[in-house]
Amino acid sequence: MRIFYSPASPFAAKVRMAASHCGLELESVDTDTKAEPADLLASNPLGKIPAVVLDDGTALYDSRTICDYFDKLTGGQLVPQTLEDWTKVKLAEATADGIGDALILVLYEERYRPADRRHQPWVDKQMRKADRGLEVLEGQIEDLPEGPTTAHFAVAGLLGWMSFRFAGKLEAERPALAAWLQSFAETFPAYAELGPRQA
Ligand SMILES: N[C@@H](CCC(=O)N[C@@H](CS)C(=O)NCC(=O)O)C(=O)O
Repeated sequence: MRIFYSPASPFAAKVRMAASHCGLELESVDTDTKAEPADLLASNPLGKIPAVVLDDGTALYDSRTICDYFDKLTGGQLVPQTLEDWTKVKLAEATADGIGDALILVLYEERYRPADRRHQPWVDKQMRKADRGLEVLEGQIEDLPEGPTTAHFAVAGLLGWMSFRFAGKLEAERPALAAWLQSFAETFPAYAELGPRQA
């Protein structure tokens, strides 16, 4: 299997960590989404990473789809089956992914829009989404079933990425999440290699 990824991406880190946990080998292709490379677009019409191409050529995209595929492929190694635990995991995963979506939009506003066309109220709205999400996530991670699950990988991807894109925010505002990431990295040593990294 091949994955289009970039070292910084929280969603790609989530998928690469999940694959490693499942014992799946991925050939990682460092991909610049800005350049809209043809092989990425052929695998994901949305032009986003992560996208995974299976050995038979089938392309999968969106980290949730890919992780759920890995879970099914490996007999349920990522998502618990009881309704109660499934709900906790899927909700925490959705919170983490949603915070990532909001914060990425904040960054893209700076990265892609000329300064005189930026709309601060819209940026503030995305930050409020992220801040509400982080508050809820703090409670959700305390109640996660034993992992690692897709939620653990989504949260670790998000927090690892925030630690350099929004440096100091977690420590100042959400120390419990900063501490969670530290203990995740200790219990999942592959985080050192597969967690998000500033390119
Ligand atoms: N919902 C998607 C989000 C993926 C995403 O936003 N990826 C970013 C990089 S972290 C991307 O590819 N951005 C380029 C773009 O939006 O064109 C997932 O979970 O995989």
